[in-house]
Amino acid sequence: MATAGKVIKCKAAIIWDVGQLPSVEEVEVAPPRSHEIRVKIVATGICRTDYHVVKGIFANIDYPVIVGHEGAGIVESIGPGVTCVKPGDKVIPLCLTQCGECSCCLSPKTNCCLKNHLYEPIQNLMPDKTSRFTCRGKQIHHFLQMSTFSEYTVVPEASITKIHNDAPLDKVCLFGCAFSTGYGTAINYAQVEPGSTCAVFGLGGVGLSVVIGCKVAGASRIIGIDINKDKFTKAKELGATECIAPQDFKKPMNEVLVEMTGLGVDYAFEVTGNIDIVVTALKSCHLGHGTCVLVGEPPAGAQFSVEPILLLTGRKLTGCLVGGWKLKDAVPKLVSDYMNKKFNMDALITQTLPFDKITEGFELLLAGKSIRCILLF
Ligand code: COD
Ligand code: ZN
Ligand code: ZN
Repeated sequence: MATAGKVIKCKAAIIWDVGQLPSVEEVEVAPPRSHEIRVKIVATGICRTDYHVVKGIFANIDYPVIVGHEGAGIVESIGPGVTCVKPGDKVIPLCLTQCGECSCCLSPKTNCCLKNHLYEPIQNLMPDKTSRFTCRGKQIHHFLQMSTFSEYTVVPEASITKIHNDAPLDKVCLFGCAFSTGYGTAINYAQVEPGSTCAVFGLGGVGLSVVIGCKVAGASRIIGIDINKDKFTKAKELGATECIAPQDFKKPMNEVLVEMTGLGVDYAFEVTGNIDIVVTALKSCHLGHGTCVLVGEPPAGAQFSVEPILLLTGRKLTGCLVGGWKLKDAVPKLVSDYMNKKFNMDALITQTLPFDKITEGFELLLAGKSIRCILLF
């Protein structure tokens, strides 16, 4: 392409500091270096995790930063050594790397690739500790090696996957994070069995994707729990068999759930990111085998304490990132499954707006009025 090897000027939304919503600016995006790819983002979703960066909830994130991690686009150019994609390919940037070479990538037991920057002190630069973004002469940080709130972004080879060239980018952008996380947690990580009873705490985009996964797995009861009852209609449309709100009960939700089910649920999913819900979800689990899976990430430094007897009597407490999938392998298959109508996640998309209206998109999220708002460049 004519732009290959050159700096591209384009629109991006920058969070200049903690407490500030992203503001749309003109940025310069440098060409990709070795084993990097520059992508023209076509569509990107807004996730609660992006707002966590506005709030300053994550440790080890430097500002200013371009967030956005649910995007899909087209390869504009590739750096030396890139073999997995070529210019013109449709791609999805991945929020967890899969380098294919580290001990975790080579193990079937985990998707926690060691090239993932979660283990590094400052997590939001490219692997060579530099940035490809500048704005008004200032270096701007990346986020999760994706930064999809930029019309052009640069990602490492381990953080991208090629998808089917007929895939609708304005829908499958959600496979970069929300849908893959929720659906994968139920189907791939927890491996919910047919006939199971499941409880899903938090019915946002990720929680509703857990609901879809539980339904596809054949769960017979899927109980949705949310403080916002406006989420119940969509949850039921997507597969929840019952929905309850904590404020409607005097008892703690674990007691309510144990009463509803006899001895507790087979699977409880924590998808609110609220530390107080973790123990409630664990206590909701069936003694002997019930499994509580953490999906949401509470603020850095948050802790919970658990009475050992809950675990000694066979309940399991575990968690995973992005559904436990090795994303480079999994996402193209998920896109094909979607195109073959194995599941439908279109109902997660409640609004589609032009990128310039990103502030409106965040306001809808904060008002509890959007599940997923898709921004189009
Ligand atoms: N009890 C019940 N429901 C609650 C409570 C509570 N105490 N607190 C909040 N909720 C509900 C809200 O009303 C809302 O409906 C839902 O929980 C949260 O939904 P959203 O739309 O705000 O957020 P999502 O679905 O986009 O993301 C939720 C996560 C928990 C996944 C996110 O905040 C997070 O922790 N992300 C980091 C970890 C992770 O899994 N990342 C991959 C996905 S980004
Ligand atoms: Zn997300
Ligand atoms: Zn790896």
